[in-house]
Order: sequence, then C-alpha cells, then structure tokens
Amino acid sequence: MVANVYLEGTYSEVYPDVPRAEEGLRRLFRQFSTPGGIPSHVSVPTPGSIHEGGELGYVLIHAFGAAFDNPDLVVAAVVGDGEAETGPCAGSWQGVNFLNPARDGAVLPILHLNGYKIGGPTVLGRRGDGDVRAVIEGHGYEVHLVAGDDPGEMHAAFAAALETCYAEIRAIQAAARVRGVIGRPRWPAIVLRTPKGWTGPTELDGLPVEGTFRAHQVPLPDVRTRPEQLAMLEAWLRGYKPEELFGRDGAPAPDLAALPPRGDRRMGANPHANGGRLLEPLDLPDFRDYAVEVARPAVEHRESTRCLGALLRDVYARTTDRRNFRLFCPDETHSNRLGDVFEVENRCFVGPTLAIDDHVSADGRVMEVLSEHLCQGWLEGYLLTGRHGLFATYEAFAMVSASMTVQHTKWLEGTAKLP
Ligand SMILES: Cc1ncc(C[n+]2csc(CCOP(=O)(O)OP(=O)(O)O)c2C)c(N)n1
Repeated sequence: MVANVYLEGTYSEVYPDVPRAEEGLRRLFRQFSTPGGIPSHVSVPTPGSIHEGGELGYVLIHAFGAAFDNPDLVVAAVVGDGEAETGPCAGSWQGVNFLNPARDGAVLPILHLNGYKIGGPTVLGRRGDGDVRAVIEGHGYEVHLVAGDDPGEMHAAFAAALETCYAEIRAIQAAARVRGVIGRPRWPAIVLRTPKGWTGPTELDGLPVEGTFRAHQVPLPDVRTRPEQLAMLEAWLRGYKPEELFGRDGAPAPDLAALPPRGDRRMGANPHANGGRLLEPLDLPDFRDYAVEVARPAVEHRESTRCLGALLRDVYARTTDRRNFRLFCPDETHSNRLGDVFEVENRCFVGPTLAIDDHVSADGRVMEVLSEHLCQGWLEGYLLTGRHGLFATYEAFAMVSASMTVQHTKWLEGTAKLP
C-alpha cells in the first residue's frame, strides 16, 4: 500500500521530504519497518488508510460501514484466507443483508486464497473451488473465480473480473434505484487463487519458498550475514528491471507516472478515506430539553436511557435529509430502553419481511445485528468516512469487541500526532 501511494504521488504530497526522486526512494525504503520510521503494515501515517492493518478480521466490516449512506461508493475489500478464519470476518459476510442497493454504496469482497497463513495451511485455501464457491454463495454472493500463477495472464483475467463485477454492481443499483428494493440482490465477489510469495524467491537452502508459508513477510531472513541470500535478494529485485521503471533521477518513468488516476481519484487521496474532509457537524438537539422535572427528591421513577432514546429519536428526525447518523446495536435497542427511535425509524433488514415483524424494513436506519464485532466495526467504518453514530451495548458484552475499540483508540491516538 505504501509503494502504491508513493507511485501515484500522494505520499510525496503528504510527506514532501520523501519526493519522487532518488533521495525520496532512499528515504521510503530506509524508513520502512524501522524504529522512528513507519510500520510494516498499513497504519495511521499511510495516506488513504482508515484503520490499523495489524489486527486481522475487520476488513469487510469496515467496508460495509464505509458503504452505508454512500450511494456512489464502491469499496473493494481484500480478505486474506488466514483472516477469513477469524470470527469477526466469518460473521461479516452477512453485511449484504443490511446493505440497501438504492440508498447505500457497494462492497466488493476479494477473497485472496494463497494457501497459507504464517506457519500453516488455511481452511479455505485447502478447500476445492466448489466448496469455496458454495460457502460464499451461501452467504448470498455471486462468485467470480480468478486462479493461476502466470502474472501476465492473471493481470488480464483479474482486470476482466473487476470490469464484470463493476458492471454487475452498477446494474443492481440502477435497477433498485428505478423500481425500488425487491429482496436482497446477489452481489458479486471475487475469489482469487495465487501462490503465497508469488514471484518472490522460489527456493532457499533446498526448501521451497514461493507458494508456501515460508514466503510470509520475510522470505530471505539472513541477507545481512549470508552473502548468497543478499545475491538472491539483488537478483529478485533486479527482476523488476528498475532501470525501465525509474529515470536516472529516481523518479518513476513518465509512462508509469501517467497510469494512476488524477487528484482525488487516487487511492491515497480518496476523500472517503480522509473523513475529516467530508465531516459535517451532527445536528443535535439541546440535551437540556430532555431533562426530567423533579419537583421533590425521590418522587419520580424514571430510566435515564429512555431520555436518551427520545433524544436519539429526534437526532434521526433531524438527519433524515443528510443521512449522516445511525444507531448500531446488537439487538438491544428495546431492552436498552432506546425504543423511542422506532417512532421515526425502522430496523434495517434487506430480505423478506413478515406482517408481524416490528419496525423492520429495507429502508430502516437502525442497525440491529447480533454481533458486537459488526456493530463496532460498522460504526467505525461509518465514522471514519465522515459520518456520526452510536454503538449501544450491554457492558458485559461490550468486551466482545473490546480489542477493536482498543485498536481504534490507538489509531485515533496516532492521528492526533499528525498535522
Ligand atoms: C487477530 C490477529 N491474530 C493474529 C495475527 C498475527 N498474524 C499476522 S499475519 C497472519 C497470517 C495472515 O494470513 P492471511 O490472512 O492468509 O494473509 P497473507 O499474509 O497470507 O496474505 C497472522 C496470524 C493478526 N495480525 N491478527
């Protein structure tokens, strides 16, 4: 990701001391995964990032949070096959049951099966194409499989799959925006099968590296002490033909520099990934208006969260046009005494509804799903793309998603240090 936003120019705009020239390249490489430099995974200083890349499991959840109330946005979300084993990720495929094709944007999951995690095989990586297809189709997606190991062929095949998926997404949305939402659409998803450590060193000390767990992160661990590994590293990097990719001054060659989109269309400059650029203040009523009159002590019997429910009801009413507020709750809106919101809003559910359902509709904006991970992560994606919301949960079960909250807090702490 860092290399991509460097090549498209965003990195040097944000960090002028890392220009697209020889000195910039040197800094870019030296600071990577170095104390005082930048982390080895996507993190706060990466332009266009909205979350830490460290803790796995949340990519699809954040993608759905970003897509809600963002009708023109298509969020591509790459899921590792190791990441796919996590509980939060396993639950997150359900997002399509809450995604309204007329009102929301779209999520394009790209399940990347490279067979291994750090040390062992992955569950889905070892399953045949038919099984993987059945799992993803069972969640309600239309699967597009792209598999192989020839870079040129795979590049063309993947580009074609993206074109097909994009056309399908726009067709689903166009239909729903003309004739209304009729049931849950079958959204496209890509299953991508490639070797782990693809095009990296094939073998080390007689053991295969490419296509195995040994390729994870650092395929040549001893370049400092073993000259033959240093030679392998050099041969590998020269395989990219840097003399064709960069000019003598170290800047990307003009034909490559011309490839990325311009301005805000670049990945690292997308305003949705810099929510501060889109943020509008939340239209909040004065909380004093919800105060309880207490003429004398110990005569009133009230519940404080009911007052909050009335306030939230009015926040919904005031944001009907702007659509920049949602309540996220693991099936506890009523039991948390916030039920007044149902005077003006419904529960969101994009699927069959029955006459006896209570305030359930595809247009609903109260997000009730029995998963604290989804509630927390949807809210996070929604907030970080410039909107507002609230995650209401029982204190006992708030712990279910506590580490997500810690990651988010860590991320916010990091942003506070950035100009
Ligand atoms: C929740 C969580 N547990 C453990 C880890 C440690 N970890 C880092 S990478 C990794 C394997 C990831 O495998 P996969 O998702 O298949 O990605 P790949 O590197 O193969 O593309 C693990 C377990 C983590 N980052 N997050």
